[in-house]
Amino acid sequence: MAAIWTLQLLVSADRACFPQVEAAIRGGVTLVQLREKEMPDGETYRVGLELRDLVRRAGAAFFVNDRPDLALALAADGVHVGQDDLAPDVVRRIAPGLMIGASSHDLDSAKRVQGADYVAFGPIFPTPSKDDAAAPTGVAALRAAAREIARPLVAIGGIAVHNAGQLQGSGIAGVAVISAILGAPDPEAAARDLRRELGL
Ligand code: 3NM
Repeated sequence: MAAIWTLQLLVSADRACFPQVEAAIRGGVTLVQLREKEMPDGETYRVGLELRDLVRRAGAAFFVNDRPDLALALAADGVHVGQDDLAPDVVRRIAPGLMIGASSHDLDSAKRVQGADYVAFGPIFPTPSKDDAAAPTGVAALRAAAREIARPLVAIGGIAVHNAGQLQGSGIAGVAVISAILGAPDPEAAARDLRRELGL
């Protein structure tokens, strides 16, 4: 069976995306992560409750990006923290019931992650979805990290159906995407095609 972080979809708190999220889960998305950087907390919480219920009904896991407090408030399955957020070992202490993902951008930062259930690594390719993204690492760096990091490694950044085949056999446990699914005319097919190209 696929681990819950096999194919992650990151979404903002936007009800207009709900049909795409449902379709993507039908196509094989295993985890949906609420990633909302702009909306006030109260509204993010209200939309998050609806998103959580939709995601669970559709059979996927629900994570919150950056914010352990919001993840707890929403009774999420987990939280994904970046390098400027609370560190995974601190999150574990205050929220022992949450699964934890953590971002890394190169081998050194991936090695420094402590106490997370999986480590995200990227951007692998140029990404249209994050203005302040680090320089792309490329696939060779991803392969090297997957060899050295004992925790499950999740590739992120610019991954799409046309380049996902390059990641086959790299040792990753999964990928996380935005535009490859939310920018696709058929999100269900996009998710299915990604899983096929990745061999995951
Ligand atoms: N984090 P897309 S890249 C949210 O490398 C995010 O840490 C990244 O979107 C990182 O699949 C990224 O459209 C954006 O490239 C991913």
